[in-house]
Amino acid sequence: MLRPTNNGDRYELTSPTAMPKAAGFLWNQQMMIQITCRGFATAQFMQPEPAKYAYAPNIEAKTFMQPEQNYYAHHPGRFVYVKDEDTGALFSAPYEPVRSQADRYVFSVGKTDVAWAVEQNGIRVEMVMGLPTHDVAELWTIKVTNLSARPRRLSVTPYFPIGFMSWMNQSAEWNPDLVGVVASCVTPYQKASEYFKNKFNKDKTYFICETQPDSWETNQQSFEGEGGIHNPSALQQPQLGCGDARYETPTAAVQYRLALNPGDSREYRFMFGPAYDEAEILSMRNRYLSKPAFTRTAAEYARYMEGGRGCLRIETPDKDLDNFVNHWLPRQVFYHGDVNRLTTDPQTRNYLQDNMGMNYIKPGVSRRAFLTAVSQQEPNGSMPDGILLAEGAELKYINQIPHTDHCVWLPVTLDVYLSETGDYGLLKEEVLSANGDNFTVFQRFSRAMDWLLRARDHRGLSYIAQGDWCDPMNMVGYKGRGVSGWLTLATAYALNLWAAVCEHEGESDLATRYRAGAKECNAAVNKHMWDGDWFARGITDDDVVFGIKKDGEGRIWLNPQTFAMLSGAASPEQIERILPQVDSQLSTPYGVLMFAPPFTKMREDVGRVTQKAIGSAENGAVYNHAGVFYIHSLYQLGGQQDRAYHLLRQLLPGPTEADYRQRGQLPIYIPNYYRGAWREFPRTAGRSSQLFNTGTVSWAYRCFVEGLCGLRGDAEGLVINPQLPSSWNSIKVTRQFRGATFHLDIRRADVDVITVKQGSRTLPDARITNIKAGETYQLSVLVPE
Ligand code: CEZ
Repeated sequence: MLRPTNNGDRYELTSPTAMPKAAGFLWNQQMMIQITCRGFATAQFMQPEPAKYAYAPNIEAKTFMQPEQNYYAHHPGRFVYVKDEDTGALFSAPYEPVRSQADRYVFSVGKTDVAWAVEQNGIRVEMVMGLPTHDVAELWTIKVTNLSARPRRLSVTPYFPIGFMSWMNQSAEWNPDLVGVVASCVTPYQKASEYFKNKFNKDKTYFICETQPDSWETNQQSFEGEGGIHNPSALQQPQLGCGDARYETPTAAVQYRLALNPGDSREYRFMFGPAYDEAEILSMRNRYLSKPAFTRTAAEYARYMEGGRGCLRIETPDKDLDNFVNHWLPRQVFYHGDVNRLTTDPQTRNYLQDNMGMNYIKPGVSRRAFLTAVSQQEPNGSMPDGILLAEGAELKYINQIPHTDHCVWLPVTLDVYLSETGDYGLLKEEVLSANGDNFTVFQRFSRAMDWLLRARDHRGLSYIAQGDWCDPMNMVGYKGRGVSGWLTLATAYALNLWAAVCEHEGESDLATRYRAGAKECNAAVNKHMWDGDWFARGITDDDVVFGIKKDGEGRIWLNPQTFAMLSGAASPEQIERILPQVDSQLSTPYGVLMFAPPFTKMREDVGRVTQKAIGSAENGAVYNHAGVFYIHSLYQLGGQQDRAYHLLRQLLPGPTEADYRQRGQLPIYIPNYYRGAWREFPRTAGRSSQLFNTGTVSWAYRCFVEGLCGLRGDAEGLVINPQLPSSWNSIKVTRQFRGATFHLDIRRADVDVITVKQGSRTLPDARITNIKAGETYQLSVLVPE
């Protein structure tokens, strides 16, 4: 049902029904498209705010990218109908809309294209979708082959519904010069000011053909008629109606009539995308719509993707994991770092963490991200809820709600920048902010830490306002008094990290001050939130401690335990109590839960998180971002390699078929969550959110690099400290680091401490310094048995 290609750079799914939401995704800096095995697609592009060029057939709400989207017959998609004109037999590729059973079906997801091969009635349809690197458009190749032993007369009808574009104005018509359908709309608005904002929107959607079709239809109703999308009326006619759409729902259907001898095939190319006007469509056509241009564009896009290949290659006993780490995880990390989830105002914590991952790919990008982020620091040292990336961008959605954790992520993510690059020079850069103040990066970070220290109550606990890392935890502190246990611990962790940087910079007074601050935070949490076997999550406006034994719902939360280990709040004795509680209360076959038990009804002193569906998203799902923090803390702790590996492996679907089916997702990305409520609702537990936007991936990559492989930089070099699960005897690793290449052969041996050999020479400690860019280092690493 599901198999990787030999070297793992593609995954093939051989059923359109086993995992109906299984999808691949492609992006460039202007656009993103996620397309399912059945042909349903969700695409958006930036102008500069996210916009669409293919819509649902009814008015859609504008929202941010959502988990667990539902697909339905008329969901936007990319389809081809194939009809045998002699027998009348009809099928469609990839699977929708006709939904008939193929003789052979392969959905093949690559890193730079998504492809299908579908065979039915002796006809093979191959579809491939690619993207250009710098423009917004889908490039489609559709090839039809006669596999049967007799000549065939066929109609081949690509169908790319455009959907309900606008309640103000929408239309579509055939454009003979462009050889395609051009649909037009006016982005709906009401304020006069919006007119000027929208004036240059790409309000046209085009579907253009390299080869002139025999007929076409641009009107959804005329095409589908009484037969409906499963069996369109227009396909019962000798040709399509060649009609227009006048304030009617636009669509794009084109038809080729062909006679194919046995073994013959025809190949067609199309482009689908948005444009401002016909002139732009024409220039897109000239630039891309030919076989050589498709080939050139695919090569260019492959080079773009190659730029995101990451710094780590592993060969372990777990081949599926190797595929993921070598091919797919860095790709997802690159996506986050390169396009910031295609928003113009990424949440500050997301922006910083997405760029944390980028350190392993293009640290220069991460460096600039720090400068951009701190240039938006508030005069009081706090960080805004979102970082504005485009002129005229505004804080939207969740960024209009005050969250108090954003400063924490500065030193947390800087830690990786410094360990990857050793570039402490960043700290000396002066940054003029939008509000006119001028400080060095170092001073700005200190100001952020000072703000965190101030934003605490009389007990020394951090105020939560309307949320912390947990976005929808909006009513713990909305009256201004509630505090977050997690945030207090995360503050301590951040302060300790920052103190180490202060020390390095010769600012030992500051280091002492921040370490003292961290101690205070840890002490406050220990005093007010230790519940005997784990730490509480917070204390509400009305002084109710929650996330404790006596809570029937939301009894134990993962994040406070994780950060108590990272911050040093948890003593070794406390850790010994915490870990078994996490195991017994939070572990599931699909990963570790963010908390348990899930809430079944609104808790007004905790907030919106308790209203989410049981076991979905933040209401007690296997929320992978929280899970991966925990994995990171286990690697930091040391001696926890089995727990850590087990959980790291669970971030990924598979490798058993039952697990793939239950999660419903290809092992090409980590989703933001898998459904929890494993005890309550086993039927849906494990189901993937199918949302590939998640802070998880930068941390997951970090866990592989620093944790499992144990290859973390310090100011002068590379420290070697692999943490192999006990079932593994050896692994091979290639790591790019500061311009040099390291080949490591890591195996268990009869040694007391990790021993590193370069050739015949045993290094004095498990650390390489004086690294020379351009050099290749062959190391053999022996780890205690
Ligand atoms: O958003 C994510 C945020 O992007 O949720 C995380 C948070 O740390 C990330 O910054 C945990 O809360 O209800 C909501 O508003 C949710 O919080 C969602 O917006 C959630 C999305 O599912 C996107 O991943």
